[in-house]
Amino acid sequence: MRTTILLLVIVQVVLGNKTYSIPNFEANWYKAYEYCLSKDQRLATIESEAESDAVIQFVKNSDKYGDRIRFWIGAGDLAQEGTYTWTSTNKLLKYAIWGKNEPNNRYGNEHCIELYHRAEIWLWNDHVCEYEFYFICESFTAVCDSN
Ligand SMILES: [Ca+2]
Ligand SMILES: [Ca+2]
Repeated sequence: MRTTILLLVIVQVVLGNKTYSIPNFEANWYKAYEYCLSKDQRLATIESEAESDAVIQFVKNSDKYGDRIRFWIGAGDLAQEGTYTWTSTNKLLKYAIWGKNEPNNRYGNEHCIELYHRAEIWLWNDHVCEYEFYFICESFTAVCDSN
């Protein structure tokens, strides 16, 4: 019995048990990044299909949900063109759901990643970091990583 409880706790930590929030204003990627940190959170990291599903479900239940919506998430290739990392953790992207022909670094000026929704399809795109979009913060109290 005690073992079972312990296992349940571990599973919950490994899955992250994240909580998400969408602040009620639009910001460029840098300001979004800073704002999440200022709330002891971070710009959302999505490292698995399960996390992607959780984020999408959260957005669907939020007042920002609709067709043709987009949100900054915490990834980009700001440090080195073409090398995409989760900025908060400096980990390379392993899981990704890029849109068709993305990331394309259009005009050589797209270095920040958005999650966008169009006609029930949710995908990622690299976009211009200075553009102001809504963004998704996540709590990150649990640090448990096998890597
Ligand atoms: Ca780029
Ligand atoms: Ca793009």
